[in-house]
Amino acid sequence: MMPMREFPLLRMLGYLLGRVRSAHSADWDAMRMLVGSSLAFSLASGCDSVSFVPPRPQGRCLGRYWNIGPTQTAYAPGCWLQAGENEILILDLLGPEKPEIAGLVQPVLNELHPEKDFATTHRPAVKLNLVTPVHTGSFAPGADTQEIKFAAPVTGTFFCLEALNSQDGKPYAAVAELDLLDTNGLPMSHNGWTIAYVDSEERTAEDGAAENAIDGQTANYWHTEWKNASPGYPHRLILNLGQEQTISGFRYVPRQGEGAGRIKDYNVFVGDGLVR
Ligand SMILES: [Ca+2]
Repeated sequence: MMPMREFPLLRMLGYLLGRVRSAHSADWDAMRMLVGSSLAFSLASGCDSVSFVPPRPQGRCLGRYWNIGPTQTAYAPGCWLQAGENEILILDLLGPEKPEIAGLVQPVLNELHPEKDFATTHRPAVKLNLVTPVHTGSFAPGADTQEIKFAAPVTGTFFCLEALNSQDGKPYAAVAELDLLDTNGLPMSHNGWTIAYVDSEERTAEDGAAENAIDGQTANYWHTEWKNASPGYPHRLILNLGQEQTISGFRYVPRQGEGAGRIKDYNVFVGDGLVR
């Protein structure tokens, strides 16, 4: 079996949306001989990229790469390589674990790394400051949209739905969609909204991401974890509204279809310092 050759990256440049990493190898001819007429190389550095092979500027796109897999390599046909110096550009959104690439004898086409799904770990650790609810209530059972009016409008940058228990008594919470109502009772735009905090979301067995609660689609939903763990109530979903808003109430769309995760009792918090 032919040995793997490693070529360190020699140059790193910051660029646009991500970072461009450029590798110059003085030894591509040797590498080409090593692997025959074509070249497969590993992108095991953790990049999530689009890569190109020389000659520039007539470079060719080798394809997109996702570190979760299943393809862990890019492939450069030998006819695209030139004698002397060649260059590979890697557009990397996340940054490498190790800044290196390696030539491979055989491409890796069937390796999965679900643990590298950044979506499962991208929630920053925050400190919650939930003191006094602006509203406490109980949702009705069923899948119908429910509109809740506060006793008086409240102002804040953050909106927290704290679910205290479920309609079916199980530990799961789900929300198909949340809308906030302005002082005229009309739904506000979701533009600029982000998830400031969520205590649990199912990311393995289904897409239960908290963003599903504010994406405008009632068919999908935020769902707390159920595959590898079943954390209990209370469950908290905190929205960052991007700017201070005056809110007169909200609309809750329960999970449609199957009823698991529909919330019963809840608190709502609104304020500027709910998350720190
Ligand atoms: Ca949704």
